[in-house]
Amino acid sequence: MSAIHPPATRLWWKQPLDRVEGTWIAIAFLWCLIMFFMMPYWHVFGKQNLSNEAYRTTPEVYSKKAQDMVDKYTVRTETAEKIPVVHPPAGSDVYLIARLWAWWPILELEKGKSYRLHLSSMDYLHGFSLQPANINLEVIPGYEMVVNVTPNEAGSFSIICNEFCGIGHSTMASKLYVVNK
Ligand SMILES: [Cu+2]
Repeated sequence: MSAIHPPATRLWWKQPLDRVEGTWIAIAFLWCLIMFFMMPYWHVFGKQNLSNEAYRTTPEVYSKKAQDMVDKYTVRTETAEKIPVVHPPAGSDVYLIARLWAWWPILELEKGKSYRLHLSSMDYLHGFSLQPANINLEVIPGYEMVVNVTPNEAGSFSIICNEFCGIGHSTMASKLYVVNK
């Protein structure tokens, strides 16, 4: 039997399972099981998949909270689009908006301080990927994701979108600053 010619015997699926085929099915199935149990394992013992809380929200409600934070704590603007760089107080709730095809605003956090990082999307599914820390969180419209974060390293980090979200997906990049206080 080949992919080009039709099978010689029409009821080909009634033939007994070939040893090689059975072996490959077993290998694939075992690998599925390993990956299945690695997911909770990585969640508990890995550093990439953080524990999050999720709440229902709407773009209007969420963008208002982000706007309030930006109005209070903007310290400067960056790039030609004048994206606000926000330095909220340590321990506070910080908001990041994902939309086609940008992150808003730019957050500036203090090293060693804890924050409640909120994420939501204004339109479609986006992915929050923090590099080089390799932290991944899904950003879902209609939901407000909250994670407790404590930056342990100062510097400039990159945020990229890791859920394909259309023609401008590859340009959906931003920054997160961590400063020493
Ligand atoms: Cu995106």
